[in-house]
Amino acid sequence: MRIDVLTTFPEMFEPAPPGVLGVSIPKRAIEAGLLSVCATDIRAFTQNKHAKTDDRPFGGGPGMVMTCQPVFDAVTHVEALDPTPPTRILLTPQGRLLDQPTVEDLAARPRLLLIAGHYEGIDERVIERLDPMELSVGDYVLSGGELAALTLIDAITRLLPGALGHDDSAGQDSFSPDPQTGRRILDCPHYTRPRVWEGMEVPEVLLSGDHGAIEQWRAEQRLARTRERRPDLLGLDEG
Ligand code: 9D3
Repeated sequence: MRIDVLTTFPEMFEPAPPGVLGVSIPKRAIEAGLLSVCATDIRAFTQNKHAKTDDRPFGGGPGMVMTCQPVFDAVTHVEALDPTPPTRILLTPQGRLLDQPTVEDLAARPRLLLIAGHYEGIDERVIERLDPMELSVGDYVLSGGELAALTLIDAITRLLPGALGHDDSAGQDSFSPDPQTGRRILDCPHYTRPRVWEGMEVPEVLLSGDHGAIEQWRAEQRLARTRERRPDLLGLDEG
């Protein structure tokens, strides 16, 4: 998969440690040729002598607005670098909340173009012209779209075939469908050696060797934790 990113902070996407893309699964996926990430500086497409990408909002108010022209020209330039037309995605607090089904959908596409803004927002007219999918990563305020873009890249990368050591590790995470019920619920607790730590024991059933009992216990734990911590995932607590 090819992912292009348009940003005024392309250095945040450098595939070298200690960056997000230079460690762990993204590093391995890039080295294995499963993924390429190409960040392009929107500032390089400005036409004013100060390379300003933003201007004051019509109607007044605080903050600055990213102008249409450099964003549009950067999209045109980057899309022409490869014949595959990308799925365009704008990271914005106004977007639909990212979830695992959306990550799965995006992971199956050959090419993505992520647009990360770093101001109050982007002029609405270029959004209307580009008609991107608009995604948010949560109901809290970031300084810019870059960490949201990196979050999306990371979530996608671990679903690319061959990106994980264990073929089924992705299937056992929180938010993967429960193998028994098909529902997306939280993970169970995990334990490893020593059997007793600071006087705290590992649940007896995990030491029993009874794999049926262990699987039943884990399924119960997943459901109980989800009911307790994330009832919304079970369709409870909707009010
Ligand atoms: C006063 C209005 N602010 C919106 C809550 C303006 C604003 C603040 C911060 C606009 C953009 C940003 C930068 N954030 C993102 O670009 C962003 C984001 C986020 O802040 N939270 C969750 N997901 C995302 S995706 C992009």
